[in-house]
Amino acid sequence: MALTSVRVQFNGTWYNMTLNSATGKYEATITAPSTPQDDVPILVRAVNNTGYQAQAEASVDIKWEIVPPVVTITSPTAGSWYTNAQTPVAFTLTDNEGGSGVDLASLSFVLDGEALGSTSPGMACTASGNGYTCVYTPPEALSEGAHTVSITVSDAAGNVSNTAEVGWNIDTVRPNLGVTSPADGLVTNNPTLTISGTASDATSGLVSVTINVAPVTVADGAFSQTVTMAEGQNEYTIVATDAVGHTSTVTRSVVLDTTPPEFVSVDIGPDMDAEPLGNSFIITVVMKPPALSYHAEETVTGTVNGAPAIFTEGQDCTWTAVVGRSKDDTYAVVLHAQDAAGNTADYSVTFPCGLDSKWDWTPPEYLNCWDLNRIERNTRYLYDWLQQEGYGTQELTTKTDWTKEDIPLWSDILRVRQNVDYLQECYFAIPEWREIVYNSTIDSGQMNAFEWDLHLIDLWLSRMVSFKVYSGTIYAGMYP
Ligand SMILES: [Ca+2]
Ligand SMILES: [Ca+2]
Ligand SMILES: [Ca+2]
Repeated sequence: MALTSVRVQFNGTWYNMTLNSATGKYEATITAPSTPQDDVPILVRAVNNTGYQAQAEASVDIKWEIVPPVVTITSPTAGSWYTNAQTPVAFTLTDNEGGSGVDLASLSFVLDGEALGSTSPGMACTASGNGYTCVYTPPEALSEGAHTVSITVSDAAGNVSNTAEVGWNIDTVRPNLGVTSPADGLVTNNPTLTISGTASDATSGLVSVTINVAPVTVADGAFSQTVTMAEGQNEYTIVATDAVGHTSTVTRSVVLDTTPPEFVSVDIGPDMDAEPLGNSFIITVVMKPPALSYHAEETVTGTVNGAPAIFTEGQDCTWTAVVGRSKDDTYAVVLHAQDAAGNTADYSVTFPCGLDSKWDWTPPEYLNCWDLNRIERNTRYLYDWLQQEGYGTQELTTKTDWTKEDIPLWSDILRVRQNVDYLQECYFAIPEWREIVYNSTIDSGQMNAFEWDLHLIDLWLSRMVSFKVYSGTIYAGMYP
């Protein structure tokens, strides 16, 4: 016996069924009713070659489900730039009311060409209404630049949703900003300052460059702006901003100093009234304290008698240089001061130093108090110098504060004469020495003798000191 026909009656229509050899079951494709319908009868009837037939009955509820679910992306916003490299993708999966429901396992989430699904790391979906609310948070940072995602899902009836797509951009990097001019901390005397540099942004693009909030023009990635500075400290803040709001900031502090250095005083010492001059002098230069501390970087250079002198800065804007004694005790000082901004000032002065002797007395002249003071001061100066050089044992009495009201006694004049003679005795016989005459008068000849002799002692002492200096340097091998 063999089956001659197997048929099914569905919703009033007969359909032939065929054997599926793989499953051993009879199958037929039927036409669904045009409306959803419960308890639709199914009758299956089989007939064999003897004419015998058998049948079975059943019923089924027919749901009409042809409406696909809908995918909606709520963020990111299409075409927007984001600073977060793990910007979440939020979307909803919703099937129709009364539909078969979203088949979450069918979720297709294609991110930059990579297929992800409902169980991929970073995917979180929660049931909501007739579907799901989902958020995908990239477990790792996405690359800079553009990204796309496309999403589909099916319902339980196999209806495939729309393809929801969105593209967005990521920029996590600040703009490049370089300020090539000015250097930070620049000190200048030019009130017109050029601020220039380069700015760019690799991803979202540069939207502005500002200098102290004011926008500047950027062309081909470069900017250049001139500003006028105020005297003193000027602060500049240069900011580059990209399309997502990242900023890069460079600051520059620039000092405008248009005030030249100012000489207050130039002195040479030691003062012959105070101590023996020895073989060197100290030139002291006092500069006016700069009005503002950042003006303070001043330098003082100069020459003395044409030779460079090294000036060293000390306290309170005071500069000093030690110079060797010149044969004629005349010191032509030429000074140049410069501040950090390049402002300059020059000053020159010539100092006569050493003994201020006078040996051109003529008969009408007579001894004044200041002549006496000069002679006595010169005597004291030379005595002290001799002492310093190891000569002299006897204390001298000198008076250097004669006034017009004082009347010198003969004993004073005698003391002055003896003092001058004593200086020569301390030293040694000096050529051209003029004899000091001890008598009861004093005339221009005697005056000239006093002063000439003092001058001579000074001259010889100077030569002696110079000789010591030079022989010292030779023996020290300083000048091969
Ligand atoms: Ca549906
Ligand atoms: Ca950027
Ligand atoms: Ca200055």
